[in-house]
Amino acid sequence: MPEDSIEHIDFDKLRQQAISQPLVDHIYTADPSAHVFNGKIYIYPSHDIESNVPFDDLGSHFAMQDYHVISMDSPEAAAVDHGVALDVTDVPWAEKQMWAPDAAEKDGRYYLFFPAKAPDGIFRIGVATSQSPTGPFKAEPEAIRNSFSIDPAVFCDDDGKYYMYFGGIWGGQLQRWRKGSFNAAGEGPLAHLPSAGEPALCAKIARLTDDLLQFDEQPRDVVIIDESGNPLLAGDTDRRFFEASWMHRHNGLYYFSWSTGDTHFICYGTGDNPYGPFTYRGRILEPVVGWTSHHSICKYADKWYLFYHDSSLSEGVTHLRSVKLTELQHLDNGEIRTIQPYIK
Ligand code: FUB
Repeated sequence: MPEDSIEHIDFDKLRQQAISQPLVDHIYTADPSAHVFNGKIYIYPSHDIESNVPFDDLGSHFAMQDYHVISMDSPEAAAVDHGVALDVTDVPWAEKQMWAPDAAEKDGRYYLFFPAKAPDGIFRIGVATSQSPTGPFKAEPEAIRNSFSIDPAVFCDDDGKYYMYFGGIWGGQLQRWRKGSFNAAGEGPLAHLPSAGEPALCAKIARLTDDLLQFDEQPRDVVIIDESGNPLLAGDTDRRFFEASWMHRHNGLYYFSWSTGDTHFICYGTGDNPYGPFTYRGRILEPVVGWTSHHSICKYADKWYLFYHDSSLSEGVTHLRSVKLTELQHLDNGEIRTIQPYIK
């Protein structure tokens, strides 16, 4: 929900109308990436803080410095904060802005994937590992080779191959990589974006190496097509990719989902393989309070859940968000029922 409409909100009423409440309220958390490891839910969120960095369209006010891991014995159970799992000062290559992370498990080892800005001001994606899903995680000395932009989401397919989806436009810098290297020319979030009639920028996908520490191939575009098979256009801001990639698989279909950023929707498309293309199918989540919307989708027992965030606890402060969860339903025709985060 855009920030300019926040002043009209009655937050007491809104919190009552919300379909779910923050999982924790002693810290602010956002961008939840949820997984079930050993029968338990683990959530890897951003840890929002008040940094006093002024608001801008590059997201400089999202100045997060560490990650906490949250666990739950079940979707109904209390959420447990396991404390600091990784701090930016323990990441040799990173300087600031620890944005949306994700995690994966392989052979009993846990991997935390995270974006951060290096001292040159460029976002890269790093990996840190641990013997425990709650950390502490030890960062690799360098970021993943050829990594760029933000919002890693790692998906393990049924054949045991792991893929990273990533990218985000505006403050996430994806538009500055259109020619294969970082283009520092031009100021602001809109420099180097395609014009409205051109194909929208795509999220990226790369298969990971067996040790999950590097890309095993050049990142490729995750193309989202419309019902006629044409790539979504940059001007189609209600549907085009902005940030917050996620992948889940249900009934043999691959569901790629993302945030539309400045129009505040979580949308999805389906395909028949991890690379896509993905045909646009609809919205998963209508706008929440706060500028950003970011989610993950995870199955626990025989039900699916949407993990998301809003800024209702902070009364609309864009960079102080709270992680929530709600049940998600797949319909028989493969669609996902759209979720209204607040009941009128
Ligand atoms: O939390 C910082 C950024 O805000 C994330 O990386 C984006 O997806 C948006 O939620």
